[in-house]
Amino acid sequence: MPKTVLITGATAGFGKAMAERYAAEGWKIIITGRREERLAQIKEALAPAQVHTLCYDVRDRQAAFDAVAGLPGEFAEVDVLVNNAGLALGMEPAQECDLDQWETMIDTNIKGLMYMTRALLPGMVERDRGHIVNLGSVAGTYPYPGGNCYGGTKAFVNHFSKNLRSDLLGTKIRVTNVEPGLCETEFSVIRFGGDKIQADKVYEGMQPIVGEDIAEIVYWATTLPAHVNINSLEVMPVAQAFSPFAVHREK
Ligand code: NDP
Ligand code: 8X3
Repeated sequence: MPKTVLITGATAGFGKAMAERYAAEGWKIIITGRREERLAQIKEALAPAQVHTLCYDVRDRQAAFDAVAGLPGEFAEVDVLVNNAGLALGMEPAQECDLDQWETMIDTNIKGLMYMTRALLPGMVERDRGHIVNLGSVAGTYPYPGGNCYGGTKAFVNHFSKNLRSDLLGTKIRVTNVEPGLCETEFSVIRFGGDKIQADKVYEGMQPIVGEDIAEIVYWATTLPAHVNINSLEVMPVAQAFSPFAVHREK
């Protein structure tokens, strides 16, 4: 009996690569996103895999619950939920930021992830089977200039994931927070408001992680023996590391 994975934000980047990875292993796939055309294209490209598409905005609480409640019978028992949909907007310092952008990140990265988790968890608990994988970020652990609200949302994802583990103790449900560093997807193009030149500079002269790398990690974490739980997994390109603390000195 093939297992079912639901991947939010599968129209691009990590989500799309994950859909391809799970499809190659014969899983049933549910893919979500706001771009309906892309969902249809991906479904076609994944044929003959069994794919169900859900077109909605993860910030819309009712739409999220309706989408889960309306899953056709053969997709209704979700084994793995990957809360992947998310974004960063801008890199301005906090005192100059656009509050609407902050709210969009909170609504997407935090609330969207909470809605899907809350909608699918009761079924997982009832079946005593399931795995929730959340896409955190190194930005949730390490501060950097301009990371302000984005990093804050990913710190939430880290702590929420661990708190889920506490609540789910005694069940067979697993929870994993994957925290990537620099990865080349549509992420930076979105962050810089569609400015492809600025986005490309982020990855200039270095080899970033790509969607397929993250897909491999998520697939691995969700196919380990049932008694093993990866709590969190931080991953960076070899070409990315840490720098000394910044110190401002008076002249
Ligand atoms: P992409 O921009 O390539 O993909 C983001 C996906 O999220 C798209 O499929 C998009 O679909 C979906 N999405 C965004 N907003 C919404 C929304 N409101 N409702 C529904 N779907 C939405 O980014 P990545 O693949 O790189 O990012 C995936 C996750 O990984 C994010 O949570 C990101 O924060 C995290 N991450 C990314 C890193 C990177 O460097 N790339 C590093 C660390 C973490 P659509 O537009 O069709 O709705
Ligand atoms: C994305 C990683 O370092 O670009 O979450 O913020 S970073």
